[in-house]
Amino acid sequence: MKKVITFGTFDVFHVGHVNILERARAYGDELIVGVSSDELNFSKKGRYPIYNEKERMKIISSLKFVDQVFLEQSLELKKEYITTYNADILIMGDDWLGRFDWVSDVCEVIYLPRTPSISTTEIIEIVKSI
Ligand code: C2G
Repeated sequence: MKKVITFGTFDVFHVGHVNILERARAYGDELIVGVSSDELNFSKKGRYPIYNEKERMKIISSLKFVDQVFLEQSLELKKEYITTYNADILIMGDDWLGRFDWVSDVCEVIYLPRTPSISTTEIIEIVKSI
């Protein structure tokens, strides 16, 4: 039984998010998702997500190819999360290429190509301009 883990904010949920979660799940028998906390986003991007962490976790938990969801409080705790959830594979989009290679002693690390031409930032910009 293979367990796959992935992480993300998944703010203003869109098809690029669906694609990576669906593809990640296909690498194993169970998919565990660490949803980045509001505070982690603020510290990384200097702004809070549009949807709060409770809402984002609810959206992700409702997907048929997601088995478990938890709150990711810190990027530095990645190894602890991976071992706590006993994950065999970490999957991230290739915008993170190489950035999580430091956990490869505890699990396999795979970066998948992002879905082109869609991002939360772009959606926010489009909505702002209307
Ligand atoms: N993604 C994708 N295609 C897109 C947009 C996003 O494949 N067009 C993927 C990203 O590569 C990532 C996941 O969807 O693997 C979640 O993306 P974000 O919500 O932007 O996550 P991010 O803020 O990068 O947080 O610990 C990791 C971080 O907290 C990830």
